[in-house]
Amino acid sequence: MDKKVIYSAVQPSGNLTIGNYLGAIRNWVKLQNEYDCFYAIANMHAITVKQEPAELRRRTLELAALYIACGIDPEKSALYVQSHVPQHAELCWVLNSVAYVGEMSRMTQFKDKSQKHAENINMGLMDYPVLMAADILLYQAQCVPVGADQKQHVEIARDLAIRFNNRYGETFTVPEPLILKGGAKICSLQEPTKKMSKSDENPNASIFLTDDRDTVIRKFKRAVTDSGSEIVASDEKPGVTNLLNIYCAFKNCTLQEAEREFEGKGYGEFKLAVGETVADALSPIQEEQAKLLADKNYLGEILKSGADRAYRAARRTLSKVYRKIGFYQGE
Ligand code: AQP
Repeated sequence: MDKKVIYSAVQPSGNLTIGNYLGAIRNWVKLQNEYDCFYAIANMHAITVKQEPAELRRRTLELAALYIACGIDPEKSALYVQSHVPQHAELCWVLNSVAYVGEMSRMTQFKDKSQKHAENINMGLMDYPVLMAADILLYQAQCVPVGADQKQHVEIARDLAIRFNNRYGETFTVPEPLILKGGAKICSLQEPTKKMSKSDENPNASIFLTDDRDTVIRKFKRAVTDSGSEIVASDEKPGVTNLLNIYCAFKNCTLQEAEREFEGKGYGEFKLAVGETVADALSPIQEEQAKLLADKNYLGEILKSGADRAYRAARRTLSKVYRKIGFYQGE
């Protein structure tokens, strides 16, 4: 029997945070033995917010190296750059004719980003979920491993797939979000009710995968905690709960185990332990990424072969779509 298909991606729109790692990439690694996986570097999504071209180019390669350093095996999974597979844009255009302006304007990310980038509310920003639907549907993906913040976009992809199938006949697999517990929503260290984000203006709010040991420990020391002194997870203690979640995700332990470990201990000791745990986990990834970046030809070959594999799968779906909607494709 054919393996089920997984699609996911991260934008090269800044330095990745431990939120991107725990919510997405780390889970991708676990899935690659069981599924047929397509993992993209979403540079077409990234330009919906202003990017410095040279930086975007540099980050694209850095992200490729990071995927591999985190454990993505390019022999098993197709690792590629979104813009190398033109069918993403082509299917997006078709789906634009099935998507409604009303539903896109109600998307939480569109509203948040419009507020944050009020001087640049471009069409691409609103169209982001349609492009993401195209990304997923092109590969007939059954599952999309993402953090909780992207659930709404996967739901739109489902709606568009169902709408298209109803209108033109069975064409797309209807995808499901795969949100694994633990790292699904890692929050800002400075405003722990908000998600940690790579584009946060406050550098102390996010732990970047490139942060060195001292920086990681310093940021955790400065992390906002809550009143009281108990180290327990609860809705009243979003700061402590976030730190406990991060600790458990990296230690692979349960909240109860962590609470027991820190019983009777102070916030200072707790924050240092979280910082050291995260720094220990990041250092082998950083070393491996640096080694990979020293061989740009090797990375280039991996991205080329990933794009070839993705292209073959994407072309099959797009040709079916064009047939269904009545695009003349020759005799
Ligand atoms: N804080 C988070 N906790 C858990 N998962 C997260 N993800 C992002 N932040 C967290 C997951 O990472 C994947 C890739 O995200 P993306 O690059 O498409 O962009 P995003 O979701 O918009 O992430 P950022 O960091 O907030 O980027 P910017 O600042 O550029 O918008 C997704 O699976 C996401 O769920």
